Amino acid sequence: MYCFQCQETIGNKGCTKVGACGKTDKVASLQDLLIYVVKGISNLNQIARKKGINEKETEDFIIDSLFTTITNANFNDAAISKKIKNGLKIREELKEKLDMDFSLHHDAINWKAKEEDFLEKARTVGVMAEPDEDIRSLKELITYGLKGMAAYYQHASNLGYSDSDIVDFTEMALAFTLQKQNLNDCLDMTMKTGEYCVKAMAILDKANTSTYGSPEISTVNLDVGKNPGILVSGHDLNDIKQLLDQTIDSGVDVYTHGEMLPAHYYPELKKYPHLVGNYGGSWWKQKKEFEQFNGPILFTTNCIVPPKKDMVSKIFTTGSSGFPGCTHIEEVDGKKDFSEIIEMAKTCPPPKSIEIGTIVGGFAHDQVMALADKVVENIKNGSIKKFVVMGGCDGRHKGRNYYTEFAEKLPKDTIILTSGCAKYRYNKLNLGDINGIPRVLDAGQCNDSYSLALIALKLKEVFELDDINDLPIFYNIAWYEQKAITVFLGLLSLGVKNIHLGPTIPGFLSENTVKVLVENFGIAKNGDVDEDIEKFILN
Ligand code: SF4
Ligand code: SF3
Repeated sequence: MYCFQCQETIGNKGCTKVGACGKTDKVASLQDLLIYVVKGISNLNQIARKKGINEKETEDFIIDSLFTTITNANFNDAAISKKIKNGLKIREELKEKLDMDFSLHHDAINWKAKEEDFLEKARTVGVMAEPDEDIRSLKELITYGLKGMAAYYQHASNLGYSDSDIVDFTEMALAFTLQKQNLNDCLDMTMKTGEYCVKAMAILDKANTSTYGSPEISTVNLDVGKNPGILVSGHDLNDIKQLLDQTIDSGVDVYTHGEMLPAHYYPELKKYPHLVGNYGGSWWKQKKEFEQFNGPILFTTNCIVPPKKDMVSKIFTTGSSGFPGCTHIEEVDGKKDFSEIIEMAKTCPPPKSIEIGTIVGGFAHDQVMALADKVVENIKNGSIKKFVVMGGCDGRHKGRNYYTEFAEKLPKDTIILTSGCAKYRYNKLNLGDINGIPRVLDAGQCNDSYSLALIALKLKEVFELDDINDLPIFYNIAWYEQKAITVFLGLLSLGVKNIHLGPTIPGFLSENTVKVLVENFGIAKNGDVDEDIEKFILN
C-alpha cells in the first residue's frame, strides 16, 4: 500500500504497511483499485454522454465509490470488493452500449476475477503509478478534491437535489488523471476542480436548507436524559431525519455525535423532542466515549475509528461507510429501516453523563446575514477588529493544541467563524461575546464552510471592496481528510489568498507544488501561536 491522502499519513510521507487510521494493506489496495475502476468508467462515460447515453446507476456508482475511499469512511474489504465487481459490470455494460473496441489498461481484469487477482492488479494502479512526483502530487490533489465533492454531492442527491454538470465534471477530471499530463494543465484542472467544489457545496446548502429550513441560532444540550439512546455520527442529515421519524414514541432518545451536531440547528430536525443533545467530542475520542454511551451507534459517513471487538455489534453503518462485522443498513426504495438499531437501543441502559452544559451554534449564512447590520455596526465602531476563519477538521495530531491555544489567546475583539469538526478544539471554551454577538460563530458541518464564503462575500459587498482579501479576515484552516481539501480548493477558486493550513502541510504535496501554492496564493503552514497572533491579528 501507499497512501498519503490524509493529515495523519506516517512521517507526513505515506502509510506503507498499515494506515495510521487503521486501514489495512488489503483495504488500502482495494480502495486504490476501486478508484482506478472509477477513473476508467469515467473515461467511458464521457464518451457515452456524447452519444446521449447517461445512466443514473453509473453516476451513483462514481459518486459512491469516491466517497467510500475518503479517510475513515469505509474499512470493509468485502464491501469494497463488491463495489469493484459492480463497477466492472457497469464497465462491461457501457462497452456493450457503446459498441466500440476499448483497450483500456484495466481490461485485463473483469468482475468474475478472484480477490487475489484484484489485489495483484491493485498493486499496479495506486498513487505511485504516476512516476513524476509533481504531476502525481497535483493529480492526487485533484482526486482528493473530487472525493470531498462526491461526499457533498451524495448528501444533496440523497435529498433529491442533483446536477449532472457536477458529475460530468467529476468524470472529466477523473479521466484527466488517467492520462499523461503536464504541470500547467494539472494546475488548470486543480483550479477548475475548486470551482466545482464550490458548486457541490452550494447544491448541498440548497438541499439542506430547502428540506430542513435555514439553520437557526440554537442551544444544544451536552448532558444526557433518562431514556436509552442511539448516537448518530457522520454528516448525512437524511439518515438522522429517518431515524428521528422511526423513533417517535419509542422511548428511545437520539443524540448527535461529532459532525452530526449541526442537526440541532435545522428547524425540521430540532422540532423532535427526542433529539435530546450532542454526546462527546470530536471523532477521534470515540473509542472511550462510545463505551460510556451504552447504546448503539449509527455511522452515516466518516469518521470511523476501528472499534474494540466488543463494540462491533453495537455499531451500525449506512451509506458509503462500513466496517467489517458491523451491520450495514441498506436503502431500499429510498427508505432505510432502522428497526434493528431501535430494538437494540431499548435493551441498553441510558447513556452515562460525561459532560454538562450547553453550546450554541447555527450561525450559517442566513443567520449571519440577519445579524449583518449589527456586525457591520460593530466593525465600524471598532468593537470587532478581525474575523478568523478556523473551520476544517479535527484530529489526533499533537500540534492541534495550537488551535485551542490560538482561540484562547485571540484578542477579545476578534470573532471566530468556524465549521466542521475543527470546532471541537474551542467550541466549549466560553469565549464570550462582542455586544451580544458570540465570539465563536459555528456555521455547521465542514460542507457549511460554504456559508463562511458567503459571509465573506457579503461583507465585501457591504464594505464596497474590490478584493475579498481586503477584508479583515484571517484564514487559519485545520485539515485532516479530503473534504477539507475540497473546501480549500473552493476557497482558492473564490480568490481567497494567504490561507494558513495546519497542523501540517499535506504530505501528498511535492516541494514544487507547495512552491507554486506559496507563490500564487500565499499559502503557508500555521506557526507559533503568539507569533501568528502578532503577525496576522494584531497587525
Ligand atoms: Fe494513512 Fe491517512 Fe491513508 Fe489512512 S487515510 S492509510 S492514515 S494516509
Ligand atoms: Fe471531521 Fe472526520 Fe473532516 Fe466534516 S468528521 S470535518 S475529520
